[in-house]
Amino acid sequence: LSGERRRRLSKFVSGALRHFPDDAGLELDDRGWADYERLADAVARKYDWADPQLLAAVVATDPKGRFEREGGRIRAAYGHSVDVTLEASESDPESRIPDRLYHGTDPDNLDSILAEGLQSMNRQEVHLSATPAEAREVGRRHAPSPVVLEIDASGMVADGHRVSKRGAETYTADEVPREYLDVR
Ligand code: HQG
Repeated sequence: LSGERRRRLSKFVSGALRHFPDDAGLELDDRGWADYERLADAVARKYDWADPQLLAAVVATDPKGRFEREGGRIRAAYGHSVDVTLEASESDPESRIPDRLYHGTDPDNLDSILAEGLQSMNRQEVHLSATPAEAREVGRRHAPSPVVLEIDASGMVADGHRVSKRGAETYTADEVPREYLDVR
């Protein structure tokens, strides 16, 4: 039960901070930050079982580092469809970009991806993983037997494309042009 409640809460908070801030009564600034107390109010309105301690725990212990909380503010670390621009993450040494990154997707997308590269589609950025296994997990959200693409991240960075680390295990880029992609 508590696992299921945590999951629902995490999904709602992700949705509010990435996709529907207006519906949740939130205003995001251009870096994606929202007022934490207003989020807590939205959560309390939606779920009578969600006390402030549960919300704080869900935010602080998210395994993928989906949320950043700082002072009285909170934002999603990645995944936005609403128009926000997160700052570059390069200054943090923990955020060093691996030479290879991975992306799992529905095999039905492959022809299109190999023609036009990975595009951000409904989100602000393309999302990449550090390992093929993580990419496969992401791809399973779209298809039971996803295909995994390997991305020449060091080549992208060398050519001036910005790649950023977001949260605990996610990397993002504006797009991944076709020349940096291979089917694994
Ligand atoms: C595909 C989860 C055709 C792309 C994950 C993907 C991630 C193309 C889909 C985060 C294409 C978009 C995001 C092209 C891209 N032609 N299809 N040119 N370019 N696509 O859900 O990466 O658990 O927006 O392959 O872990 O699957 O929510 O992106 O299949 O980090 O925290 O278009 O969501 O994080 O799908 O997932 P999505 P995604 P959370």
